[in-house]
This record gives sequence, C-alpha cells and structure tokens, in this order.
Amino acid sequence: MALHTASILPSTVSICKEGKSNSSLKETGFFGVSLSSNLKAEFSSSLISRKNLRKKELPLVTIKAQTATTSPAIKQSAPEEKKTLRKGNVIVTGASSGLGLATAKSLAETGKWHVIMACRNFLKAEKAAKSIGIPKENYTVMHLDLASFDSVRQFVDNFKRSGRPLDVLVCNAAVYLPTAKEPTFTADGFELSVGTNHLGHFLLSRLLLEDLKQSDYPSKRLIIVGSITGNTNTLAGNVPPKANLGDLRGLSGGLNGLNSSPMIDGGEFDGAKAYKDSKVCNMLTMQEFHRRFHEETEITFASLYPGCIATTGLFREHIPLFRLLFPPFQKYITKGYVSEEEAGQRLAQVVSDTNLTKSGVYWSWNKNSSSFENQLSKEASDAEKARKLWEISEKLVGLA
Ligand code: LMG
Ligand code: NDP
Ligand code: PMR
Repeated sequence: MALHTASILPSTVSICKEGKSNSSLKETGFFGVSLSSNLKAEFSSSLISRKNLRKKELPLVTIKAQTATTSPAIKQSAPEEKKTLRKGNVIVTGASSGLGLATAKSLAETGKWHVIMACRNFLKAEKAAKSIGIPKENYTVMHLDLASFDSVRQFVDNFKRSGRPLDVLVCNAAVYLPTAKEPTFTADGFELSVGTNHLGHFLLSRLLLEDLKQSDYPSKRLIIVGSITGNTNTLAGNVPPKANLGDLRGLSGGLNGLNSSPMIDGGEFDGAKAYKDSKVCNMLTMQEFHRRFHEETEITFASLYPGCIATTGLFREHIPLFRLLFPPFQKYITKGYVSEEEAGQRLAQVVSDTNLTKSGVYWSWNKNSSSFENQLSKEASDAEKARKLWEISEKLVGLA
C-alpha cells in the first residue's frame, strides 16, 4: 500500500530535551498565575506545508509500514506467572517520547503488560525504549503515523495480523504547533494538529473497537489523553487563545484551508488554539464512545489530565525562552508541574488500576497525587456537540 510522501518526511524538528525525569514534585495545581508567551518565533518547521501538500501529486514512494517484533507474538507464560491472568496487551500511540514513553516503561516493568509502542519514527522509538530500559520481552514497536489514514489502516492490519488480543488502547500522541504562522496538513489534507491528535486517533479507535470488544481481559479500556488547557472551567484553559469548537463549521468543511477554514470553528489559523481544540475533541470523543458503546461492550472509556509535564517534546516548536521558563514557572508558580516519570505512572494507573474502571470519566490528580474524577468544561461535556463531532469525524475519516 502506498503511503503519501508526507508520511516519510521527518515530521518535526526536535529541539527540546526529552526523556528528562524529575520525580521530586508531586503537586498538580489547577489554579495559579500565568507565565505567558506572546513571543513568537520564526522557526522553520519541516512539517508539510500547504504547498507541500501538492507533493501528493509527485511519484509516490511505496513503503510498507515497519513492524519489528522484539518478542514472539504468541506469548509464552513466564515461569513465575502461574496465575490465570495472562499478560495484558496495550497499544500506546506516541510512545517514543514524553508521557507515552514513560507510560510504556511504567507498564512494561511490572511484567504484567506487553506494550505495543505505536510510533511514527520506528528507530527513535526503539532507541528510546532501549535507553530508558524497557525490558525487551515486554514491548514491540510498530509503525504508526497518525497524520496519514493509510498508515492508520495499515497499522491496524498489521496489529490484527500479529494475532495478539487487544486489551487496552491508549491514544496519547499529539503535536502542538504554537508558533506556526500558517497551517500545515496531514497526508489527507486536514490541519495537522486536529488531523493528528483527533482524526487519526478517531479512525484508529474506531477500527480497533471490535478487537477491544473481543478481548477476554478482565478490564478492557480505551484511554484518550485530554488536557486542562482545553477546559475553559480552569485558569489554564483561560489563557488565550481559548479552545472553542463553535458550530464545527470548519471541520464540516474539511479543515483544509482551501475551500474551508483550517480551524474547527471556521476562524483564522492559530496553532495553539488548534491544539486546544483537538484536546476538546479528544475529551468529547471519549464521552461519545462511552455513550454509544460502554453498555454493549463493557469497555471502559476514559480521559485524563496527567499534570503539566513541562519538559516533554510537546513544546519542541515553542521558542527557546518559553522552553526555558515554562518548567520553573509550572514548578514554582502554578505548582502544576509533574515529572515525566510521575505522569507515566498516572497514565499507567488509568490503564491498569482495578479501582479506575469507571467509564466516561476524566481523571486528574490532586496535590497528594491521588486520582479524582474531574469536571469537564461546558463545551468539553456538551453531548450534542460530541454527537455532531462524531458524525462529522466519521465522514472525514471515511467511515460514513
Ligand atoms: C499565546 O500567548 C501565544 O501567543 C501562542 O503562540 C501560544 O503560545 C499560546 O497558550 C499558548 O500562548 C499567550 C498569551 C497569554 O500571552 C500573552 O499574550 C503575553 C501576555 C504577557 C503576560 C505576561 C505578564 C507578565 C507580566 C509580568 C509582570 C509582573 C509582575 C508581577 C509580579 C508578581 C509577582 C509576585 O496571555 C495571557 O495570558 C494574558 C493574560 C495574562 C495574565 C497574566 C497574569 C500575570 C500574572 C503574573 C505572572 C507572573 C509571571 C512571572 C514569571 C515568572 C517566570 C518564571
Ligand atoms: P511528546 O511530544 O513528548 O510526545 C508526543 C508523541 O506523539 C511523540 O512520541 C511523537 O512522536 C508522537 N507523535 C506526534 N505526531 C505523531 C504522528 N503523526 N503519528 C504518531 N505519533 C506521533 O509530548 P507529551 O508526551 O507531552 O504528549 C503526550 C500527550 O500528553 C499528548 O496527548 C498531549 O496532548 C498530552 N498532554 C501533555 C501535557 C504536557 O504538559 N506535556 C499536559 C496535558 C496533556 P515523535 O517522538 O516521533 O515526535
Ligand atoms: Mg499554562 C494553574 C495554572 C496552570 C496550569 C496547570 C497550566 C498548565 N497552565 C497554568 C497557568 C498558566 N499558563 C497561566 C496563568 C499562563 C499565562 C501567563 C499560562 C501560559 C501558558 C502558555 C503560554 N500555559 C501554557 C502555555 C503553552 O504554550 C502551553 C499550552 O497551552 O499548550 C497547549 C501551556 C500549558 N499550561 C498548562 C499545560 C498543561 C500546558 C501545556 C500542555 C497541554 O495542555 O497539553
């Protein structure tokens, strides 16, 4: 199957420290002062520009999605595992850095999970897994570029072919383009942040729902990572630009910046807003899944805000001054800071803790690092909007 040129281009330039970990702080603040940054930088991004979208017309390079299995697909029970409960299989998207990597580590080192690290950069993921010390029998890297529906479909095919049952799917990957002046687009022509963070995950989850449903694991789950910044019922969610999906007219129009706006609400392009909008989509999608499928499938659908992990690659496109000041600002002023390691444990908890089986919940953690069911903003819990978002998204990803 041919992947578009886009999917073989390096998607972003990483200029941020990654894999840093500091587990000394445990507070998660929901109130605090803001350090802002209207400082914009002229970073040239190697992302696919609107012009580059035309490259779809160039001769396509045919590549197969890479799949390397670091352990046998059919798991032999380790001698110490005499119990009836088999190892759980969990797919984590974007597990090559930050929260996803920390979560993969946290789950894999328990010995109870086999983590399928679904990543766009195969080698980076392998290296990251090795360097962070994930036991090699407990993970498999599989290629997935969420910015290409072909790649998502190919990933799903490859996964199904592996013969593994699917017990938990974690939609974690994301891009954040706060300094972009112009929109960039996925292989299928959708604004990149919403295209990757929401549409790619929407298609992936829909295609894997049946696998989750078939799982005989005691608790099967679909987790979609949300964020405080998409929730306007918080101070952090009120830092401009605020998330707002409006009446979804841009999304209905195809989010392509040609005959429609690249923004969901139909407005002018704003990279920071597009990210926050995508997080609202993630949280609405989780609830819509819950309403449509929880009763029938017994799958737990949940979202979470893991805390402000100010050191991850998410901020790689932000200006250097922001990357320098953001971690101390979050640590000492808002107290919302959380280390990658701690955030990974939180997400791992949502994946596997037998106390967190409630469906339709948006989890957060308090100052003592105890989980609690958090309130979503009015928009992020608007059932009518969730339904509309679902229906439009279905059309855009080719499922309706
Ligand atoms: C957008 O900007 C970007 O444009 C976009 O690209 C993207 O990055 C997006 O969400 C991501 O952010 C956000 C916007 C937020 O930023 C601005 O427009 C810049 C506003 C600058 C405001 C900074 C105020 C700093 C003033 C310092 C004065 C200090 C004195 C106080 C000291 C008291 C100490 C005891 O815009 C806003 O958020 C507007 C609202 C801003 C309210 C700010 C409240 C200020 C509170 C004081 C903060 C103190 C910060 C200290 C910094 C310490 C650093 C370690
Ligand atoms: P990182 O940038 O460290 O991790 C993002 C991951 O997503 C990377 O592995 C990246 O791959 C991957 N990714 C990006 N684009 C694609 C794509 N097209 N296909 C497949 N994978 C892709 O950021 P974080 O760890 O901080 O972010 C993880 C999640 O946490 C996101 O959903 C984010 O919204 C959420 N979050 C983060 C917060 C924070 O403070 N950092 C706070 C709240 C929520 P690659 O390594 O190749 O770049
Ligand atoms: Mg925030 C209670 C305080 C709090 C928390 C928990 C966050 C989290 N932020 C808080 C407050 C503020 N921030 C305030 C008061 C300001 C304005 C001065 C502020 C600014 C700010 C900027 C410019 N914050 C940011 C940015 C970003 O570029 C980050 C962003 O919006 O990414 C989308 C960000 C974040 N603040 C957070 C968190 C968790 C983020 C980033 C990641 C995310 O939501 O996924």
